[in-house]
Order: sequence, then structure tokens, then C-alpha cells
Amino acid sequence: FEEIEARKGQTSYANLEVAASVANVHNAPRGFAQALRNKVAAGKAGVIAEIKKASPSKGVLRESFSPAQIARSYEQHGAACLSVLTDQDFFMGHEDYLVEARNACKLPVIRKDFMVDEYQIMEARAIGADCILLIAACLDGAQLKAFDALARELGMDVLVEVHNKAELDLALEHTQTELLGINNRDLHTFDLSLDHTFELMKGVPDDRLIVTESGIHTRDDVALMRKNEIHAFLVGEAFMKAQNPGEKLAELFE
Ligand code: IGP
Repeated sequence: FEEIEARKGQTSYANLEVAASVANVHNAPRGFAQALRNKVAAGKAGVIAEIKKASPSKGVLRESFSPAQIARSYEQHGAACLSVLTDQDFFMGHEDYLVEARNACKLPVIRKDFMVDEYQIMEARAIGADCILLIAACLDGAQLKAFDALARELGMDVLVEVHNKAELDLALEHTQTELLGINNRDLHTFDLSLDHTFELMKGVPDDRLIVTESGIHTRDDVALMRKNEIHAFLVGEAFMKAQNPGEKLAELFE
């Protein structure tokens, strides 16, 4: 929160609005949901490949960290989209990483951060993001609704993340999201179970694309998901810990 307040002091919301409209000309939104849909329609997995230096549960994940290089490696090995952590406090992320990664490839990019203010959503488009993450655990219905609407107005897609039935109901009631992320990890306890996806998917309408998030590490994990009709994935740690993230992607998903 303090960080957002500090940034507001440097760049006004009005300035961000200008930057966002410039971005809509020079960095027009790349269809994020569409890129996932295209892979799935072709019978492949739709992989959102994540770029993060560190995580709160595991600490620093890799020493050599070049967002541009990693982005190209992911693209080359068949990722549908990228996810770039911009949160500094927990993930050692940065807005610049998103810009670097997006400029290095043609893939759509989601800004991965804890969005709690319209300011961050305007900022997301201003730096070129094609999609934002809304975490139902962090937001109430009115915020979800307003943030979802603003992102769409700006031409971005929205991935709404849920971890339990109450959050799922909240997301379905207050957003028009096509992309529903089911996080297998509890953000408070870091407990992880792929069963969350299987439990919650029953309550998701057919026209939504479910993205299973977190804890995908092996070809068996992938096979289990696909056997249960889950074809879109958000994967970070398994790729970040590998020497070559793109090759690891191919190993898990080919
Ligand atoms: C990726 P993993 O276990 O493959 O690194 O998980 C992604 O799901 C995780 O980074 C994530 C996340 C979040 C991070 C999911 N939701 C919300 C920060 C905030």
C-alpha cells in the first residue's frame, strides 16, 4: 500500500491514463485469453509460463535472471502466454521485468501482482500488460466488479483467481471473467494440493476457461489435469528452478 502511495506521488493517475492510451497505440493488447484458447483448440496445453526471481515460500529461485532471455526461451518452446511478477516485496519483481519480457517476444503477458487499487490497473496497461490478475481473496465484490470493468475498458483480459468455493461464488457473481484461475496453493499457509482444482472445477460454468495454478512439477501432474479436462496451466517454480526454463516447459508439456 505504501509503495502505491509513493508511486502516486511520482506519476499521477491522469498521467498514467495518457500513458495507457499511448500504449494502446504502440503496444496494443495481445489477446491473452485468445492465445490460451488457440492452444487448447489445437489439442495442446495452454501454458502461462511465469517469470519470477523469488517466491515467499522458496526464496530466491534462480541466480541468473534475464526476463528477456527467459521470455524468448518460453516462446520458442511453445508457451501460450507469459506471467511476470511485478511485486517487489514478496517476489523481488519489477515493472521493468514485464516491459523487458514483453519486448523480447510476441506473447501476451499478464501482470502478476496484488491489485488493490485502480491505479495499478491503469499502470498495468501503461507498461504494456495484456491481462491482469485479480485475487478474490484480497478483494470484495465491489472492487472485483470495478477492477474487472476497468481492465476490460482498457482492452485487457482478466484472470480471476480463487482458492475456495466462497471465492469462486464471489468471482462468478461480480466479474465477467472468461479466465478462472484455481490456485492450488493457499496464499496464507502455502499449503498446496492439486485437489483444489478438481473440487472447485465442478462449480465453474462450461463457457469459462479454467487455469490450474501452482504446484505443477511433473509430467504426471500435467497428465492428471488433462485427463480431468483441465488444459490451461500457470507454472512458475518448476521452470524457474530449471537451468533452461523453456526446455523444462517442453519436457513437462510435450
Ligand atoms: C505459479 P508455481 O507453484 O508453479 O510457482 O505457481 C503461480 O501459480 C504462483 O506464482 C501464483 C501467485 C499468485 C503468485 C499464483 N497466484 C498470486 C503471486 C500472487
